[in-house]
Order: sequence, then structure tokens, then C-alpha cells
Amino acid sequence: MTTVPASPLPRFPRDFEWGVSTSAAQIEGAVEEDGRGRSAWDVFAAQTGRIKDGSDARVATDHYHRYPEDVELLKGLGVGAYRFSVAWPRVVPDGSGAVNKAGLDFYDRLVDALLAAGVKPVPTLFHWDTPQALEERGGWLIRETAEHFAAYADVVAGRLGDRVERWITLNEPAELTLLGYGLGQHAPGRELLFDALPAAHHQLLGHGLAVQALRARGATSIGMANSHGPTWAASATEADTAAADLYDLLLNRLFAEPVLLGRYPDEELAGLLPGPVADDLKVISEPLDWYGVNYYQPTLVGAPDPEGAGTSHFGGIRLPAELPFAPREIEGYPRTDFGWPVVPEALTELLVSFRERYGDRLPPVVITENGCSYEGIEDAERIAYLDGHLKALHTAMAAGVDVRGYFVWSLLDNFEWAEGYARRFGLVHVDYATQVRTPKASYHWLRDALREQARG
Ligand code: GBH
Repeated sequence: MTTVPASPLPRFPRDFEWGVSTSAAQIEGAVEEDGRGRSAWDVFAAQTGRIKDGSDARVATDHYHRYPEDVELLKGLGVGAYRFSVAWPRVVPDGSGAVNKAGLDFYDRLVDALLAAGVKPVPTLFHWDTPQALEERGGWLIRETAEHFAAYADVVAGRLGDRVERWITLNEPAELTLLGYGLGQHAPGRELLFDALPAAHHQLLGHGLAVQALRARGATSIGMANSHGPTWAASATEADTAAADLYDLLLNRLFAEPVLLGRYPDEELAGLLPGPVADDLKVISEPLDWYGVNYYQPTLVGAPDPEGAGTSHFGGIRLPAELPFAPREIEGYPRTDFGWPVVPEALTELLVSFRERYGDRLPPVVITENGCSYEGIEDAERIAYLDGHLKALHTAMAAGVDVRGYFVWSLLDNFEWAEGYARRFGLVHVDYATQVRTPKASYHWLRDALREQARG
């Protein structure tokens, strides 16, 4: 039985953009078709023990072949926009050099199908699927990758720019830096800890260079999608607040401030970064039309417990004891089946604090991801999650934060990275044996809520 939220959603502005998000590596499959090159995720998932359920994303949700059906689902849902990602190795198989026309053709068909369905395409140029050929040369640890990324952005904009208005450069460089290069839990599986920092700088540089490339092609609506959440200190002791500040610096400010303020949040840290950092910051802070925020939950952080070495977690991933901060369990809130606490009011807190921190330097915000994993098609918990977060978002807007849109993660159940297929984030259930799509209760709830919004 679906429990209906106790009160209806508040009214959002008429031109508020409603959407859903996906990413190429998580849904497309067809990894060896039509000239696609290998990605770092293809290679990583093929290594024993990397993915919890032993799966990989060679088929995923077969979206490469089933996109017409998925576009119908978007149309039925009534969203105005769809955020998907373009797979770099599909377009430029080796990451640099020859362009694969057949790869671009796929996105061309997708964009046309979306437009025909009245859904605005919002492509993300990079959502973690680095071309393996570049990864083998150092991936985001080397500067060259940022330059190749900008060249690829130019190619995509050259092909789709006549029909695409809104662009997103990168998705969550913080996660790729920490999980991919720092802790080895995501591709490319490097465990460099703080030596992963160049990957952050080069992604940010790639972002800025891509903004320039998109502008040169006439783009007028560019954003990026960074993951953010409030950091709560485990206690008021100096050790805990210092650990929480450091976590906030590394996961939030390190990625927001170069982009929004043109500087790194910490001198000492900036000194560890490679290249002409001061010049790079001018590129990295190219003005954006809007700022995308992926929000999932707050994080409670304390100083590492010398006794409890290695017991702290980040999104289910065990953190090494030598890190100078330790995320703790947040008690007193419901949890998703991933174990993440459900704290809608922390979204209000996050947005209000962004407005306070960055003032007029913060462009209009779009929530580019928000969602949760639960089993089942009668997903009352997901309805409660979305309802709570939309109300919290509205509260932030009433408090003066300029928010222009909200995208649910995700349209479909999909390949949840190191978790494999065990976590289901979709509004639409996917039976992986048959690829049959079944809209969940939350899909119907959102469809009705959007109709109600349109009525006002
Ligand atoms: C996003 O990353 C990705 O962009 C998307 O591809 C992915 O499928 C989706 O979210 C769902 O995971 O509570 O302290 O343990 C999400 C980034 C980082 C958010 C870890 C949750 C948990 C921190 N996530 N975080 S903690």
C-alpha cells in the first residue's frame, strides 16, 4: 500500500524545472558496440572483487537499445527535462584523437527523441567513465586529460549544440577523486590517499576549459554537478570540530570555491597542487549560469578514534584508519536500504549555508540529483523521501535561496557502481533478467504531483 504524504507539496514557481537524472555507464550497456572505446569502469568492473555482487555494466539497463521506451517513460512522467551523460569513450574511443561518428549518432537520436517528446535534454559531459587509453597514461592525475576533455566537449557541442541549451560539464569530481584515486573503491582503483589531489585539480581545470569550449560554441546555459552535504561535528570538542572542518574542506569547499570564488579554500593545500595553479584558477572560475548540487545526506564527522581503527564509513565504504577524520553513524533518522540517513531538513541547511557562504557569487542553484535506494515497486519510503526533500527545498527557496530546478536520481534502477545492481534508486523498476521496466508507486506519485503543479 502506498502511504500518501499528509500534506500536498507547496507550489513551486511556474518556470521551475522538473527533471530526472541518469548516467551513461550506469544504464547504457552496449559497451562494445558501434566503435565505443573502453572506459576505466569497464576495466575496473572486470577485476575480481571490485563490484560487490560480482556484476559489471556491459548490459546494465540496455538503454542504448531501449532508449525509445525510456523516453516514453519520461514523457509519461511529465518531467520537462532529462539529465543524462554522454560517454566520452563512445564519442572519442581513445579519449583523444579520432572521433567516432556512430557514437555521436546515438546521442543525436536520443536528443531528437527527447525533443519530440517535449523533454529538454540536459547532457553531462563526464560522469566518471574516463577513456581507458587516457587512464593508462595517468588519467585525471595528469594535466593532459583536462585538455583532451575540453577537445571532446567541443566535439559534442559541435554535434548537439543546435538542439541542446543546457550543459553540465562534470559530475561530482569529489567522489571520483576520493573513491577512484584516493581509496580505490571506484575506477580506476588507485589508493593514493592525499596524493589523489591532482585529480581534483585537473578535473576542475577540465571543467573550466570545457566551459570555454562550450561558450565558443555559443552555449548560454552551463552548470556543473557537485555533490554537497552539510558536515556536522560529532561533538563540540576541538578535535571533533577540527576533523569536521577538514572533511567539509575536502568534500565541499575544495570543489565549490575554486569554481565560485576563483581560489582554493586553503593555502597549504593549494601549494600541494600541480601546475600554474593561479592561472588555472582563472579558467576554473569561468562564470557559470547555474550551479548544480547533488544532495543525498549530511555527514557526521569526528576525530578518528584510536581504538576503532577503520570502522568509519563513507557511503558504505570502509575508510582507512589513517585518515584525519572519521564519519560516524547519524542516529535518530530513518535510513534508506543503503544505510544512508534520511534528513530532508539538511537540504534546507545546506542551501541556506551556501547562500550565506557565497552570497552573490553563487549563481542560481539546480538540484541535479536527489534520491534514495529502496527495494520494491510499492515504494512508499521513496515517496516520503521525495516529498520531504521537496518541502525542504521549498523552505530554502522561501528563505531566499534562488533554486531553479530539481532532478530526481534516478529514472531507472541501474548499475550502482561498486554496489552493482543491489541498490535500486529508480522511479522505474528494472527486472534485469528481462529488462522489463515497471513504474513504481513513486513514479505515479511524482507524475500526479507534477500535474498538480502545472494546474496552478
Ligand atoms: C551519486 O553519487 C552519483 O552521481 C550517482 O552516479 C550515483 O548513482 C548516486 O549518487 C547514488 O549513489 O553518509 O557519510 O556515508 C553519490 C555520492 C557519496 C552520496 C557518499 C552519499 C555517503 C556519505 N555519495 N555519500 S556518508
